[in-house]
Amino acid sequence: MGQGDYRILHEADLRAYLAGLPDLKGLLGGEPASWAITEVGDGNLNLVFIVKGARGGVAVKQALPYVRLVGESWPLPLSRAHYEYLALSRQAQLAPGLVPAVLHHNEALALTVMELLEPHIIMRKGLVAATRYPRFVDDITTFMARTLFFTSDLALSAAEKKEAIAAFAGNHALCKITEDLIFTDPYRIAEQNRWTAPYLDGLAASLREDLELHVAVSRLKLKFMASPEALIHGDLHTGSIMVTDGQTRVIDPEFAFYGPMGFDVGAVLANLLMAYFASAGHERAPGDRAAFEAWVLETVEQVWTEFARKFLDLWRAGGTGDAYPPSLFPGEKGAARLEAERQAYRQRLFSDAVGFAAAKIIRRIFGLAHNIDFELIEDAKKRAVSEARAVRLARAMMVETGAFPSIADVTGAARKLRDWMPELSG
Ligand code: SR1
Ligand code: MG
Repeated sequence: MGQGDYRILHEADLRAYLAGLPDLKGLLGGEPASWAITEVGDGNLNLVFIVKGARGGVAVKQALPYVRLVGESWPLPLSRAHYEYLALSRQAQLAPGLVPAVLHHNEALALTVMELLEPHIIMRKGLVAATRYPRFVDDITTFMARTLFFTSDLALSAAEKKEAIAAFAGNHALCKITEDLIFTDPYRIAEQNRWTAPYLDGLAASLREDLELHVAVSRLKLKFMASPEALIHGDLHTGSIMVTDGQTRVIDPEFAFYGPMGFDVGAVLANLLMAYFASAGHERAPGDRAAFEAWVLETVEQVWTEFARKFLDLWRAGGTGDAYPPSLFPGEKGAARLEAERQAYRQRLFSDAVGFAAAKIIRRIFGLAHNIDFELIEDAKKRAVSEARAVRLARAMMVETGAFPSIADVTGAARKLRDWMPELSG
């Protein structure tokens, strides 16, 4: 099948297509005419179908040639389905059981069939409902530590690493979305920006005039563009994570490329912090979500400490890449010096994560793509209060990153802002 064979699959086409694949037909079971097919995509880019037969079910994702959220006026390459498939395959090797199994991929149709994750739900929805996830810290930190470490120069030879960078280099249209929507547009007038008006009008204007913030976000943008440290997921927010009490699955790595590790870690921290600040807006009675909020901040702390511990342990156990050649660190003295260097590496990674987390928060409040944590707070004034608290923390994290030497400094600052009353416009 060539590229010209692409067509958007509607329900009937999909039914016929799956019926023609013996393995999937068998997995679904029963007559194709009896399969229940529902389009459930609520993301910003693609079509997603759930198909259920007499025996089992599958999830089918097809890339559209444009950004779903905006429409055909914003074309987007279908090749993102190829990079997503490539990333899912690599992540499945490195973090088994933490990504959905791929059952079929069709390059020309930009279509991937995956195991149906049931009864998993999108984590963001669970957080809005104040649900706690006991497995989350262990699973997400294993996912990040293993996918980031084993695709970095700490684990790969220089040749392997450069081949791997090249394999994902074509995914630049997706990187460009991030470069524009996260690192640029929220800080300037851009047609697609939106925020909780009129309450945040003043804050939006102050962001556009804040040159210290512009320097800080531009440094982060450069780091994002010019640091091929490891294969990153590239969009690791709580909408890209599906959970149950006992399982975690990371989905949707279509933004994957070789980029800075702190971008993934920062994405997880940012989305938890937003869940924390949004929580006040979802209260039905004062304090009724206090236990959930305490869990969220504890989770923020554990995500960082467990990730860093696992990542450094992998390095100690098998730093077989071309970086830090063992011959340069002989004997006890060498081992001690290398260990000190690991701690410095950890600290640098933490600073990156803090900066990127801040950028991820600000984009969800002033950019094109928002999140339901805030959006589902119906009372616009209450929503603006939650958002302004998050922005106050994010600005400090981005401009004064050095004032947050540890994750406890981040959670401590978040806790202090929990009941801070901002001055709103309007
Ligand atoms: C136009 S795409 C908007 C956002 O959706 C994705 O989930 C990414 O976060 C992207 O920035
Ligand atoms: Mg996505």
